[in-house]
Formats: sequence, C-alpha cells, structure tokens
Amino acid sequence: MGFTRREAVGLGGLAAAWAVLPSRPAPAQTGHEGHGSMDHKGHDMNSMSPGSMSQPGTDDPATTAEDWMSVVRETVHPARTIEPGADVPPGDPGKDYNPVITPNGVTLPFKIVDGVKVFHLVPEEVVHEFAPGLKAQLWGFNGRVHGPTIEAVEGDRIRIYVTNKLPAPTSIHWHGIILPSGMDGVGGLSQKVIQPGETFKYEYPLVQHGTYMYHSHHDEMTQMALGVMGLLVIHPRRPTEPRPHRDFAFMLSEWDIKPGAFRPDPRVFAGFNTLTLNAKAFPGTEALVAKRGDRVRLRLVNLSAMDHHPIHLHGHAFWVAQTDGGMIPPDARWPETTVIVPVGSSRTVDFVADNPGDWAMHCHMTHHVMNQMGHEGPNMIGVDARRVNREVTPVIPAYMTMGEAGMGDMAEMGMHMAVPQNSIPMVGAQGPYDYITMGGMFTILKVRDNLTSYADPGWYRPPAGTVAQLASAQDLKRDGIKA
Ligand SMILES: [Cu+2]
Repeated sequence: MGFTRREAVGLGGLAAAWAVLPSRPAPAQTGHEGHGSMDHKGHDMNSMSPGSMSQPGTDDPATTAEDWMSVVRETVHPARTIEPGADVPPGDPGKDYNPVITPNGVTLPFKIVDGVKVFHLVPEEVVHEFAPGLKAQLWGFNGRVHGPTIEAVEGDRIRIYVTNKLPAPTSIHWHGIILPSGMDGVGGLSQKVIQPGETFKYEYPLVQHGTYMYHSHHDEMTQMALGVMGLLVIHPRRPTEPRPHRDFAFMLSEWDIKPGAFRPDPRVFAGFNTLTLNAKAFPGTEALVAKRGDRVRLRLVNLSAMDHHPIHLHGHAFWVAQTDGGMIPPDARWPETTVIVPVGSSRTVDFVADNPGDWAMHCHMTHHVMNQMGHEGPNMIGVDARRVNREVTPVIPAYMTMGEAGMGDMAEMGMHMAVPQNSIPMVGAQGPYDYITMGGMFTILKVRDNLTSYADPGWYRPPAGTVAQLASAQDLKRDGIKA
C-alpha cells in the first residue's frame, strides 16, 4: 500500500482508491487512538443502549471548517480531478461544462456571491401533471416535482438555502456527497429539523464530481412518496474524458395514485401504479433527441420507495461508467443494453448515438411500463370484459379489469369509454404505425442525421425496405412458410 494521497489524485483517484483507503492517515486532531467500534472509554459502540445515545458526543470536534478541509484532503474519493480545496474560480456553464438536460425538468438558477455559488430551494406543495389527464397534489420544490436539478463543478463552494413551505418539518440530505457531518441533512441526527416557515443554510465545498441527488431525510417514507427529491450533478473540474454532447439526467420514482384520487398514498409498499421518469409517465415523457455521432450520457438516479429499475435502451450498447460512488476506471467498465438502477443509487452510462431511428428507452419490469393498473381484479384473458367494465367502472372507479386479449384492449377502453375522473389509460399513445401499448417509465430516443436543432424532429422515416411488414404471398411461397 505505497500510494500517497497525491499519487492517488494523480491516478484520477480511481484504481488506487480501494488500496489507499485502509491505510490512509487518521485525522490528526482526534486525541485518541483508533477508529474501531470502541469509544474512547472502551465502551463497545455496537451494544450502545438507547440511554447512551443521548449522551453528549465524545470525539473532539474539528475546531473550524478549515480543519475539516485539511481532514478531507487526506481522504480519497473515486471521482476527483483536483485536490480538495484547490483555489479555483466558480465553474462556468458552457465554459467549464456542457449543462445537463433534465427532460421534463429544469436546472436550478444560482448566483455567485464572493466566489460562492448560492442556490435557494423551497420545498412546497405543488399540483403536478404526470401525463395529460392525471394530476396530483404533491410535495416538490420551487413550484415543481421533482425539484430542479442542482448543477455545479468540482471545486465550487456551494451555499444552499432551504425555505420550508411544507406543512411539516423537513430536512434535506445531499446523497453521495462528501461533506462535513453536520451538513448531511439527516433530521435529528446531523441537524435540527427545518420547521415550516424556517430557512436553513447548508454550505460546503464540492470535493468530487458525479451524479448525485438531494432528498428529504425526515419522515422519508411520507415525504419521498410525495416527491421531495431532485438531481444533483457535479461536473469534473479537469475532465479526463471528452465531454458528452447530450447529457440527460433522470430521476426514477414511483407513486400509488388510486384512479380518481388526487394524492399519492405513502403507506403502500407494493403495487405502485404510476412509474415515472422525471415525474412523468409515458406519454407525458419528453423525447430525447441526438444527432448521429453524438456522445450521449444518461444519468439515471433511482429514489423509488421499493423498486429497482432495469433501464433498457434499444438500438445501442452503452458502457456503465459511473455510480454515485464515483467513476468506474475505464478498463473496468462493462457493456450493457440494460442497467439496473437500485433504489438509492445512480448509474451513469455513456454511448455514441450511431444508429438512426426512434428507439425505446424504458424500465424492463413489465409492470413498470403500465399506468394506474389495478392489481386486484380477476384474470380476464379469454373473457369479453367490455360490458362488465362499461357498467362497473363508473360506480367503482378502481375497478378496471384486463381485456379479453390482454392490456392492449385497455388502450381502446381509454379512448372509447369513460375512465374515472383524473386517471389515465393504463397504456399508451398513438404512434406512427399503430397504438403504442406502453406507459409509465417509457420514453423515446430519436437519433437523426442532418439535424439543425434538438427540437423534436417528429417520427423517424426509415429507409425503404427496413420496416417489418406483412409478409407477401411471394415471400411465404419462396421460403416455404405455411401461414
Ligand atoms: Cu422499473
């Protein structure tokens, strides 16, 4: 274990990081030996009684924020391109980085005061539309769900004010960020909770880069089920790889909104019926547009309550390049067409959009590309349920059976019969050839030659002879197929 911290940074803090961590020097200012599971009086911390949890702290605090910086300089993180605390000006969008695109979302504006990037988040109640026809009363930030994307550059010092306009106390956690313990935002543990009407100030230097998130860490089950979360992207100060041309960021989440209801139910732990990309369910999701040859990055963050999401991209293969733990060393990346994004983590994948067309990108859990499906009804495959549905649905809004031949029938239902007020058909939208029987976590990547802008170019017009179609009698005869 011969690496010094400086050498580790020189290596991009990547392959060397695991080797360095166990042998890194202990912070100098803790006047006692060892950082194991014993406290300084020799008590076994693993058997700490509830009583001892209310005792005052036993470690000596670092005396100033500067001391914390000297401690963090001795740490290693797998996504650092400069030394923590290096004297650098605030990162400049367009110059120091190509801004991320949050489809269906926005980036939080900032101002610079004495070299510090200042942001203001306002958690509050918001009426949000998941897709045309389905709205709900949620909790978000700054008038939207999810909150705006916070974007900054490694080496920036950021100051984030949080003004709590929710009807409940909250606390905001910066997931994956290396920061002083007291800035970590766990209500009760690292700070007092933010009472309704109060404004708290978080401030810390960014000593890493990557794809992260912020979310409530107080009454999480309720507050995250209602939407109190957002993306946090930190660009490298000295990029070691070419910048992406198109850098898309997504928050994956799930909701339980009973057909006809106006608020999600935070108590459920299974059967979520509204699955979203940046809080939108298909067909409410915005298409991703790329020119042929563009380097494309997808940053996928999952803050669902209970489900991991295997996100699958058609027509391309990508490299899994980063997690919320940092950069994967280039020679340790692996190729995929589906990447599973576990709850509470980020996966960043890179690829070149080299195959023109309209390509599905979606969660591969088949129940996650449905909208507001009831899971309780009988299996109606083979049964003509249309009359039953017509008569029962107006009286029992949640009663939506499957169709005789599956859920494709439901699209027809959605178009030709009354669905309960404030609900959307279980699947779909009209596509260029037929009805698209997908909902939920589904969107479309549109790759084109000769784009003059990244506005939605409409449906793909494929070269002649490259679309699946009804087989001709001639084909069948030639190949000896009995149809
Ligand atoms: Cu999923």
